Amino acid sequence: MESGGSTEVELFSYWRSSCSYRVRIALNLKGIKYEYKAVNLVKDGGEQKSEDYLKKNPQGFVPALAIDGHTLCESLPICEYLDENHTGDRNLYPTDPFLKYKCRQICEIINSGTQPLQNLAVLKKIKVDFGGDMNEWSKFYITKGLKSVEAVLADTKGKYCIGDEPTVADCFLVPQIYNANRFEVDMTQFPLINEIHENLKELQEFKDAHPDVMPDAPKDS
Ligand SMILES: N[C@@H](CCC(=O)N[C@@H](CS)C(=O)NCC(=O)O)C(=O)O
Repeated sequence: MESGGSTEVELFSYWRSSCSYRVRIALNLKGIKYEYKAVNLVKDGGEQKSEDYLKKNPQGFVPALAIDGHTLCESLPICEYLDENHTGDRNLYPTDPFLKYKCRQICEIINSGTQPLQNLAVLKKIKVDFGGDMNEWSKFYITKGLKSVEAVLADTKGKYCIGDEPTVADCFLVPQIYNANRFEVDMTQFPLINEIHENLKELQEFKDAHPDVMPDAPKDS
């Protein structure tokens, strides 16, 4: 990661955004250097809703990735694009079709079955419009999602989600664990996820993508 200077690749990211965290890991695994562009999701109603940023991502979400003359949105197709167009040292997907399916299954459980239910905009709506408890809501849906992931891992896990090489499933799992911890999910019920997490935490590509080391992280995070 480079903060400042100019490189050809720019990642629009927020330190604590799990979707940005996914892409940061993927970029690191592919060995792609990038310039970090902070988008503050909480300042003055959210920089993600500014006219300028909406030109990059019309949904008003981070991440957005400027690369190869394009601006890409949506973390899952971004990871696919990186894998297909930037060969690098590692592949983010297994080559075996069934394991590739399993890898995508884990990603989808997180990408469409878990994170959207605990996204900032949803939580605000639950609290402000419906008077709901956003922490309990998040805890419920993250627990449900991670239970499904834990079940899939029983068939696929090695050191990491799919065997012994990190894949895009790991890029999605680690940020979701980060969110689980934020919302105080009881992680003791997920022994397989915990074992994989311990292994992934050792990898430099994952360390360098952690929210706490991002340029826009508060100093005391
Ligand atoms: N499916 C999108 C979701 C992106 C998303 O939900 N981003 C969140 C941060 S993780 C966001 O920008 N939230 C701002 C908001 O809700 O206003 C992706 O995977 O990139």
